[in-house]
Amino acid sequence: MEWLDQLAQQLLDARRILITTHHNPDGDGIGCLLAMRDALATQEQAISLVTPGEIPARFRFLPGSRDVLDWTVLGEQDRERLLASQDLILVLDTHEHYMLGALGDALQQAGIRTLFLDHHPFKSTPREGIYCDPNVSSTGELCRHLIAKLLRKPMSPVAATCLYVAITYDTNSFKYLRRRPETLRVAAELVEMGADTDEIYRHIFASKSPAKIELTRDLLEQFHLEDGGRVAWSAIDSDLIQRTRATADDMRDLITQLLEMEGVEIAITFKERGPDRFKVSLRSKGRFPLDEVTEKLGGGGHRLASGAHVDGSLDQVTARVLSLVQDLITKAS
Ligand SMILES: [Mn+2]
Repeated sequence: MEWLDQLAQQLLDARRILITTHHNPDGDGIGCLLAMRDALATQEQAISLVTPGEIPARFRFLPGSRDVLDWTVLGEQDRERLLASQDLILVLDTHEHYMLGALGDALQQAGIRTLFLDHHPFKSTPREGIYCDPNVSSTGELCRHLIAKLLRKPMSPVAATCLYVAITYDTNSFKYLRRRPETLRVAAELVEMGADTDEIYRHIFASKSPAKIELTRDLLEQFHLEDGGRVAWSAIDSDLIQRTRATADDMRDLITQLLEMEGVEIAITFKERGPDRFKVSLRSKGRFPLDEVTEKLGGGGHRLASGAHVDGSLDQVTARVLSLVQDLITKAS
């Protein structure tokens, strides 16, 4: 991965670096954030970490997660001070400013040199400063190679644990490998370097909140099958979300319950996020790439996992999305 040399050099040349990730930070973003800090701090650089919102509770076991600033709770003065002193910004696990919410606006206004390290497919033309490989499992996999270029010694067990979280999170415990042996090699190296797989299992995978279990029960109680069982969908209304006090993290990956049903090729969830507004999530087992549907809905994501916000009543939104999915299946079959 020679293209990472240039990124490594720019990081080594900077003195003060601010590192961040996308809104609703996930295991890949948070794991990379903390691993990069751990690696760069040994190079005597001043590193600040900030996220565009709160870090979900299950990631707080990761060493250093308490040092991450939450942009949404920082006062005006702290925000200014934080940005004023930086000479480089590194954005992980996205290559779009808008994915950083209000923090993204502030970064653009501040005009500080910004580099992106990511693995999401490009929606627009690649720009300078974006280091992206859509073929890798996760930004964590890229960070493993980047850190090897930054350090002359093996990475610490802390960094290895953080990157193992990143990779296991994005591959859903190595279920989404896409025939890429390299991901397993990188993961094995991380375990050799001290990644604590027992703690990761306990905190990341065996830590579902009661709210998440309740949402799962509701989702499974009222799912629908279409197209002879190839499409499964379910909706979650805002009352239940409020009553269970479910967080964004609780609502993540509920869709897997539907996708992993025998015969299902595409799963869809509709989460009510306000009056006449739904967060639509789509997953494909692999035979039907979702790019076209996602684009028509004005959403984003990967070929087999994407989402969009769609306005309308539940009937309108389900009808629109199901018809796009039906078109896709008909065309591809
Ligand atoms: Mn990722």
